[in-house]
Amino acid sequence: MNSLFITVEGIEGAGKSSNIAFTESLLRSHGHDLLLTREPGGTPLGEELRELLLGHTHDGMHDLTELLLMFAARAEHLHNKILPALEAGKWVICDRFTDATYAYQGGGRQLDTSAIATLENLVQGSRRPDLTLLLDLPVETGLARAAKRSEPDRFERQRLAFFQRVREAYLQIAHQQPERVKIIDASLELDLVQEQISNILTPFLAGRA
Ligand code: Z5A
Repeated sequence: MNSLFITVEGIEGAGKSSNIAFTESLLRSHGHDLLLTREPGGTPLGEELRELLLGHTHDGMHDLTELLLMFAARAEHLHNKILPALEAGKWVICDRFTDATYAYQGGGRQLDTSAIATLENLVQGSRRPDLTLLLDLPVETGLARAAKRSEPDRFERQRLAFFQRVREAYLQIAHQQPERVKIIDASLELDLVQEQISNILTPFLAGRA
């Protein structure tokens, strides 16, 4: 396989940052040329949209505005950054992608998932990630970890029930698409989480997946 599009997903405090760093060093040690990127963001325009989406300047933002801005940032990111990197043979690791929209805007905000699917098809055509690592853990554990870290952003201020719906939406996607979405028990110690990631990536690194 010449290129691979990997996304990493999970609720707050799931440990995406720590485990993306681990994944990056594992892939680099196997000689892969990588693009490490994130959503919302990843391009100059996308990073500006990220500030609007996560900051508190627009606390009353309508849920549909939020959905459309997520896909506006994604269109820019996918077409100007991710696809060119994949076409150049790079492996791409993206911190969140469209599964986050199904989880947060679909599950959390309870927007119509068929509207999300319409935007997904418009922006992405048939392009989907090749592999998604879903870091799953109880909401209470994730929020306790996240609370120790920094001031809450616009999403982190949501209530427990919101994040429970986000977690359930992620798990539903994983059960519907088990070939692509691999569930990782992120409640364990970091070395045990990384062992699971390593086991999932081994067939890809050996060219068997
Ligand atoms: N969003 C959306 O609504 N719709 C969309 O389509 C997209 C995004 C793409 C920004 O995402 C927000 O955008 C996000 C959803 C929304 N909501 N929020 N908030 P983000 O990815 O930038 O924000 P985040 O979820 O807060 O990610 P993060 O800051 O990168 O958190 P994390 O990576 O999951 O956690 P961490 O920083 O790696 O770990 C948290 C703490 O736990 C830290 O102190 C670690 O040392 C510790 N940790 C990590 N693993 C362990 C283990 N195994 N044991 C014990 N402690 C651990």
